[in-house]
Amino acid sequence: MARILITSALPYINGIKHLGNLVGSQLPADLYARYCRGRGHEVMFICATDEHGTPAELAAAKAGIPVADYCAQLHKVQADIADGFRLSFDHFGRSSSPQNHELTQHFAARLADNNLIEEVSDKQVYSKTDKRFLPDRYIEGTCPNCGYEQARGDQCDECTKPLSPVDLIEPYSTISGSKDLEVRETKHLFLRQSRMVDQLDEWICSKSDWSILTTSIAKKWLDDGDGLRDRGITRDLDWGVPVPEMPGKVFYVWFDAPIEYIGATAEWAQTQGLDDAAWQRWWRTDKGADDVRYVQFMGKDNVPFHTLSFPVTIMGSNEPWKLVDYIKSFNYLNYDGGQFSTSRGRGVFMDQALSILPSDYWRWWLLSHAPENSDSEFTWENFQASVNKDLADVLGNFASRVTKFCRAKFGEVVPEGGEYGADEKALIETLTKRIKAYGEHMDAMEIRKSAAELRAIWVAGNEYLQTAAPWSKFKTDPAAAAAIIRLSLNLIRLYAVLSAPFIPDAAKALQDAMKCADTSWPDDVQAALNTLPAGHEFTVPEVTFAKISDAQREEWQQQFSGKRD
Ligand code: B3M
Ligand code: ZN
Repeated sequence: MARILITSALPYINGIKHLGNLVGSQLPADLYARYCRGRGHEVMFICATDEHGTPAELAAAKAGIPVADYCAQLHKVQADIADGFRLSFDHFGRSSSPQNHELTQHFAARLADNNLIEEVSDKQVYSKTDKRFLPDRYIEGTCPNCGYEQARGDQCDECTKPLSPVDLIEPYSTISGSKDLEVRETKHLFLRQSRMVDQLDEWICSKSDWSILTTSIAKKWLDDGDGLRDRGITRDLDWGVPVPEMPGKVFYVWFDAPIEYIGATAEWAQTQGLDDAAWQRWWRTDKGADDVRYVQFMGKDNVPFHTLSFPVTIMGSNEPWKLVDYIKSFNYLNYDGGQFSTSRGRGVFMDQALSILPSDYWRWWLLSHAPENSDSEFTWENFQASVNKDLADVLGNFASRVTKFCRAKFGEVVPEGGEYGADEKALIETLTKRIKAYGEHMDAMEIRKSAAELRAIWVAGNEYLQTAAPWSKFKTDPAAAAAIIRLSLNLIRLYAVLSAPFIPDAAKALQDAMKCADTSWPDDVQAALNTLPAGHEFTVPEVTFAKISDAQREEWQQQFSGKRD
């Protein structure tokens, strides 16, 4: 049994996320967490809302409520939706927690001790109308790189160039629209990342098992020098983690957000009534975390912060904190010929998805089409085909055919009689091979390959049933039909165990219908197919997946193409 720490990138607090966000971190992280637990490992699965920074303040201002109240509300909304998708976090924390405040200040102090933080006098844009500095998204103007007129102070959305507010041409305040701005000198803390280049380079080079997607992004930023420029890690804002002895300033959101992975684990310990040792054994290599394997899940846009900035914080502290062992990163999921767009309400958002279909339908499609090696695309045709074929025709149909036939011919008990013969032996051989491959793909977090293997495992059962044809055998040799059905009922339980990481609700319904609490991994397929003995009672499961009709598909296609209200 291993100990595995799993974190998902923290969804930003300013609104409900779309399916592209979900499949880029939280959902695959959940798949892996469920799988690891299923294999008997000790898992700590952590996520949280990322609550600081200008987007939170701006969203709160738009909603007309104090930012603290806004974050509390949206945290609850996001937590409920995560429950709806059955995301099995051990804790879903908040980066605004006291634990994160304390840890963020702690790391800043250690970095300062180690001469990695420098106080510099920096130029910032000040709005005389608003009587405040305008960091990041509080300021917009024309991009000096591409001429886009609504470039934000931190980045141009059009050409993606990272910007600083002083770079913008004809800037204006997004609070008041005022152009009465001036550049003022103000003091800020800079993280001297450039001093860590060699150490980071060595560390990244040692990660020979990381994917090309992850390492190429890390290397690009490291090599072009721009990525590891010393960075300002403080802002002139009220909302955030206060910078000690610098009134009116807080730490930059990207400085405190990854520290919340640790903070949320400390929050977890507190909610469990446990002491600090309970979370430190996941995070401090001097306190038991030396045998922990730490895996992070995130979209590719978050990779630089996790391969460069956060490791600078961890390494630079010179304390024995756990560094990430493996980063699983994702490309983007597009929506029906374009991009998901939060601002334009284009695509399916998490709350909407759950309002039209159960979470398993979405989980299955999203995971089996995860944007691993390239960007992938959601289309309603593809979604419909995948649900109808894989879930309804293959898995759902198998479970319902077997249980209904048994109920009609033998009653709701596993039937006696008959021996397993050549067909059964062949099936067991196939399953043994495939289940081994499935486990290997899941261990490697190869999500699409895992889904394909699981589907093949379902298909193998269907083909077996088709060939064995218990309905026709029943007339001439009822004992032979009984053996086929006995095996098939056991196969339903086996499917429940194997499928649980992908489709937990359906898996639970199948497991419950088989009235069997044994969810152990089927390392020995032969033994696993004898788990339910003759005479064991079951019920016909409710789990049948409904097919999506063409008319329904077209209606949804229409509904989600435009503006979200
Ligand atoms: N909140 C960025 C995002 O929503 C971000 C991730 C933080 S992970 C520490 O894409
Ligand atoms: Zn631009």
